[in-house]
Amino acid sequence: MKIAALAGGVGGARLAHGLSMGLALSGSAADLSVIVNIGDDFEHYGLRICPDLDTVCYTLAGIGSPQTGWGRQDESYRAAEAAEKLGGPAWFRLGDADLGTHLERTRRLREGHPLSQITADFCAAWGISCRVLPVSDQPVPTMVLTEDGELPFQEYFVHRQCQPVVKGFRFEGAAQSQPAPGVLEALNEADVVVFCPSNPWVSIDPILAVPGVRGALSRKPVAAVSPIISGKTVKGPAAKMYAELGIAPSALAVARHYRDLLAGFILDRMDECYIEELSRWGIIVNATQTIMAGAEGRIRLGCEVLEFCKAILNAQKESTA
Ligand code: FO1
Repeated sequence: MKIAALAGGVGGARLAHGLSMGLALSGSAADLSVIVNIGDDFEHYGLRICPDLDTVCYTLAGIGSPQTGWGRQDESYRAAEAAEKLGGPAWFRLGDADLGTHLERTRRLREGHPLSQITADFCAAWGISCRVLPVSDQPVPTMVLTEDGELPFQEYFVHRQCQPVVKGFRFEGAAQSQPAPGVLEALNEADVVVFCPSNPWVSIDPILAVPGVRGALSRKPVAAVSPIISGKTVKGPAAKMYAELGIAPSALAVARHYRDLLAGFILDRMDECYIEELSRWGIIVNATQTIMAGAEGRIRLGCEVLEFCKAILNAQKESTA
């Protein structure tokens, strides 16, 4: 069974890792393609930083920081400390090993190599056997519209620590962007598309905003995993964003966010109260423990999501039989 997973942020990376390990149990990690958000990408110290690509790759390679979920494990910050001592900005921490990624990615981009090719080469170097694809090779930076004006994503997320009240989002340059090579192929080859438990507004929507992606998805069964558990997120501002946009944060709100695309929805056991209403949509709904505790938690949820995808395919076979 081929899976295309849309992912951004720490929760998305962790389920992508669980799916990769789950497929590897049957010897087919290569059947997973992870299509990653690039809306968080920005320039810092003259380097091109791609946080969600790095968070997904470090997590898949088993070299990510278990504490933060982003950046590298066993990291040091000597270069950042030296730059900050000279007056450089300190609000976005770049570790020494992480800097190696940014230096080499920036060098290759300046030589004219596309981000998708650089990502494939980095995956080979890190021993990652599934495909990791930026949704586009063109920059599509997420701008956060707030009561303090329009902020670039990292300015909102890290520098302002998600404090400004959100009014909306803009994916700059989306209309002029194309899916990166391999993205539409991964979606067309997939038996099921999985929306990982990422922020619907600033991780999944920026991927759907690239022309051609939503069209390719609409021909496929989509299973989404809710990032919101009893009205809150494990990590990140998704619940706060829903509330500021006037929507009560809940797994049901997330399902409504994706409604026209869904064949299946997985929510946490604490949100079982929504199963009955969601089932009336004619989709398959499953409640489970969606918090992933360590590698075992990721493999468990990854295998459960893979079983869920098989159930969706079987249900579709029966309905067309
Ligand atoms: N997030 C923070 O809250 N503070 C940081 O200093 C920080 C540095 C950082 C460096 C590299 C990287 O790949 C990610 C980093 N992040 C940091 C996370 C980043 O803001 C991501 O965009 C979020 O994880 C959302 O996806």
